[in-house]
Amino acid sequence: MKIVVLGGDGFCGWPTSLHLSDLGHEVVIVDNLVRRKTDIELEAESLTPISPMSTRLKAWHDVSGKEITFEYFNVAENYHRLLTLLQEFEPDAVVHFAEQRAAPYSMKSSWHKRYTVSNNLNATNNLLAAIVEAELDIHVVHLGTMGVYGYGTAGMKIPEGYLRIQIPTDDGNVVESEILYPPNPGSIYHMTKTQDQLLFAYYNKNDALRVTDLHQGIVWGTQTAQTALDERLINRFDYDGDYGTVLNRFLMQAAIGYPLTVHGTGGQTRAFIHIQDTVRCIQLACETPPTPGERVRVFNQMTETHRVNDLAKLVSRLTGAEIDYVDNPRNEAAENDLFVENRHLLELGLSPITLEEGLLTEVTEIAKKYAGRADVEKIPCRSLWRKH
Ligand code: NAD
Ligand code: USQ
Repeated sequence: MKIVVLGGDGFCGWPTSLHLSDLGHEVVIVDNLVRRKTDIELEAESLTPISPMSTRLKAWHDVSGKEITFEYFNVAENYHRLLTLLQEFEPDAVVHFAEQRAAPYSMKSSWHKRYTVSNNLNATNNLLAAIVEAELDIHVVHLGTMGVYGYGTAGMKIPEGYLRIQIPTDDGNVVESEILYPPNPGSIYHMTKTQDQLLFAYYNKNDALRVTDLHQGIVWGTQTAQTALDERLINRFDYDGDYGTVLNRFLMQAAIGYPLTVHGTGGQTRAFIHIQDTVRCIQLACETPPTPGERVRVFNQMTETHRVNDLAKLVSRLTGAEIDYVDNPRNEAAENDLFVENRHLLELGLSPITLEEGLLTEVTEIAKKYAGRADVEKIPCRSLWRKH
């Protein structure tokens, strides 16, 4: 297949591009490198020493003999570059990662809120409008988030995108229907993902665009089979208070002897998936597109759920790290249960990597190995959801 990966320099996009290329797909990466520029803004760096894009691509060619092409432009702003790429390359699928993805970053200031909304919604709308203008039947595979559902539960598993409802009518009958699961975002970032869903539903209804929206949980781990082949291919590892996600932060904190930063009581339950499973899920989604005319297909891309406090205790047990219960900078439920349906990807052949298998390897092979690069000043989460 011919596949464009928007955001292919990022934490999920880079290993996905390598995985797809390794399988023989022809891959073009588009990225404006804004994530690397944000590191400069935040004065923070990936724990792992990531190489510049040209070095990454050369290394991939050296180890695999395969070519990945790179186009440097802004998907949210350079519409005609995107349109021309689609017209000339005629991809079968576009995998769309090119969004600002950190909830704390999106809440830092009004500038960060406006940037996140403008970047994410324009990137998504530009892609959909360009596919319609190019008059090509391109399958869009989008990385959404579990956070669109709001992590609540009404005593049932969160379904894959759609909620079956019954509406009592005026004449006393009951009509059955399915609607998009009611959105309940917890940050401006998560809010953009709920708006993406409406864009997909609209273009699917009006233009019959084929879309798979992968509602992904928190990704943990660093390396995949391909990124581990050569140090120049290493994936990024964010640990700072804005971009670091909870489990990878705990692993890195344990490796450098920093007490694990549990927000509040740690009663928040979240969904998780290993980066190796992420790339496999995206492959499965690309290789089995929705049928023409099918409504937007939603898969819950997660493999297990855990309470933050239980994760901290697990990492502490494995490594001896202390746990620090800090004030929660976010406006979120102190405790929640979470049950998630994830049947579709399992049926397509996903065989999940569990926390128990990968956790210690991650601490020793990544977090400990690169601990010397850590800047402890960057660990605390300083982005407040509300200023008072
Ligand atoms: P990332 O920030 O590491 O990667 C995003 C990439 O997109 C970066 O390389 C960035 O430079 C690029 N980009 C952003 N805006 C762009 C634009 N306008 N034009 C061109 N390139 C642009 O993030 P990630 O962790 O790889 O996440 C990728 C996607 O997966 C995001 O949409 C995110 O919402 C989703 N996701 C991530 C996680 C996670 O835990 N990391 C979990 C669920 C969903
Ligand atoms: N948390 C801590 N301590 C920390 C960091 C976080 O207790 O040091 C808590 C947070 O308060 C929150 C939970 O851990 O309750 C998860 O936080 P996170 O930063 O790991 O994840 P989140 O902000 O939800 O965002 C991440 C990705 C985002 C993706 C989302 C999937 O950055 O791109 O969409 O996970 S999900 O959480 O399923 O919506």
